[in-house]
Amino acid sequence: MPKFADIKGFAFDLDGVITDTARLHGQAWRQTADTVGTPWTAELAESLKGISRLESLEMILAAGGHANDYTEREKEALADEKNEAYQELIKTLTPADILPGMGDFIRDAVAQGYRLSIASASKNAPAILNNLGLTKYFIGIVDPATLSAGKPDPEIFVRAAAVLDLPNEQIIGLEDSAAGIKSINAAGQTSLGIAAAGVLPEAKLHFTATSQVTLATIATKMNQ
Ligand code: B16
Ligand code: MG
Repeated sequence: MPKFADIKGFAFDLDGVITDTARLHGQAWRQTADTVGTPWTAELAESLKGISRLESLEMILAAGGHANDYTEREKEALADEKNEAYQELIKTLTPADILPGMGDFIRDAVAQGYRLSIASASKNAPAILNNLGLTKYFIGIVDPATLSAGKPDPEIFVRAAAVLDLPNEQIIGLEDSAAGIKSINAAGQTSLGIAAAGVLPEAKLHFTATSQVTLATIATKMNQ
């Protein structure tokens, strides 16, 4: 693992790291699960984190044994319906919905000269960041519509490095999903996982809450 002094930038996942949209995605997908007749479970909800919209739908269909029950057109309609419900929910987000400590961490990092980018699978990331009042802190957002493969493929974090104009070794990637941690590790960046103990065993740096993530605590973990 690099030393903290080598780090020059951070690539942030959005959902579950900066704000708790996982809750809102879950609310919207649950309606889809009801529509197609798939029982909604906590495990299914967890497995959708970091996964693109259409892939998430495929997983919901498969979980209920409905993988072959819908045409491509019907699947697109189901995904559009979920997104419309989700977009209504994200309209309610304000700066008060930034997860504990993340606003301070982002402002501190920028004040100390670190470069910040967003590596989110969500096509709604620009609207969410705007509602949270955080757009100005980020050099750029990777557009997930331009990716050939989603998380756990490294592509999204490799593209975040290009946005930051930094080598992968100088970047910490922050994630709450197993797919995202795999993506960061495969990109050659230092993965920082935020999840309950034992949930992200592949994360190089592990925190159980966003409120614990500060430049000082990261430095301590990396240099010990
Ligand atoms: P959208 P992240 C991901 O965002 C979510 O975790 C995942 O649940 C969602 O399906 C995906 O974005 C796509 O989002 O439907 O808004 O394009 O965690 O990578 O920031
Ligand atoms: Mg996430």
